[in-house]
Amino acid sequence: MRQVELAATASPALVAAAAALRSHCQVVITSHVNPDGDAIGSVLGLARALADAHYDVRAALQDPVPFRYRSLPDQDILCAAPLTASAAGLVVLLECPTFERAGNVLSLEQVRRAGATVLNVDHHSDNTRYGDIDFVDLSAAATGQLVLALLDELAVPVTPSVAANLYAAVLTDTGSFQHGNVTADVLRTAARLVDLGADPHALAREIYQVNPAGRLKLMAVVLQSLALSVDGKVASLLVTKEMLRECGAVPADTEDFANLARSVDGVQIGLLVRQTDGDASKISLRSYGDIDVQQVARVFGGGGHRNAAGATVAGSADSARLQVLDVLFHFFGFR
Ligand SMILES: [Mn+2]
Repeated sequence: MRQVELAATASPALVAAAAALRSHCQVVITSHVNPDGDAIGSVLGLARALADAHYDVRAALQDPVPFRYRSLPDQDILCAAPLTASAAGLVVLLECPTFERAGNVLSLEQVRRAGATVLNVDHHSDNTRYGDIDFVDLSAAATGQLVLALLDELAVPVTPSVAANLYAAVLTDTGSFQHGNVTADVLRTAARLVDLGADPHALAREIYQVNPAGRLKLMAVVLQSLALSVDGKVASLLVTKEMLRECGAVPADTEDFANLARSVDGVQIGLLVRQTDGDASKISLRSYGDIDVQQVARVFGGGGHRNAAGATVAGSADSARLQVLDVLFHFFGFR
């Protein structure tokens, strides 16, 4: 029987990204504000692997690591923001569609003034290719997959703790291997990370099966706000600052609540609206298949992926819900 050759050839973008890492020894690494599992796993995995390979690594995130990611290894590698770039340095932004998504960790002006090189590693379709080198692969389910490809290309060893962080990135960006981005390739990547030492049961338990009490109390209150719109095709949930305070919960406790809205029978789009500080609300949209909620998020200056997107909308939670429903109604009207 003919053997099928599985080894893929490296893309020019991957080769260029690896070359940038080969020609720099000072590396600064960050990801986006309000970090999710892909952001945290990718940063910790790349930072630890490069530090083990004797790079001078500094990594930071603007916002704290949420409760569910508390047990991911190697968090001691994170230092306090802001980070400063040097002329000889490489600045790696992981999972950031724009430079600004890194928040206050890095100043573009400082990076440009220092003359550092910017490497942009991401899988968001709205990535603006702001890097000196852009390794942007829309076919990847998680940025963590791209970090693994980069380490492979550099022949940097993937230790068990690096594998655990990259597995967490893939696990969470695929919604525990339930989203439309799950392919045989993604499952092979996950299997390989398990071979390299990631413990799938321990990671799933730590990330998904242990909740702070405040999150469950909040869920009970937020579910009371469930409203169906657009002929039952859209389900929305509201989170106010008062709800958070009364339940002793924090904004990160609302992660995945938009999926609860989407899970209603017959619903095609789930919407979570969370009141933030100031007169604004954060919206999270979830859909299935061809329904592109990224387009909806873009109307409000946000972005994301086809089936998972978000934005910040001016106004109270109620007002933001009405504004988004209005856009969704027109969106459906044209379908
Ligand atoms: Mn991601």
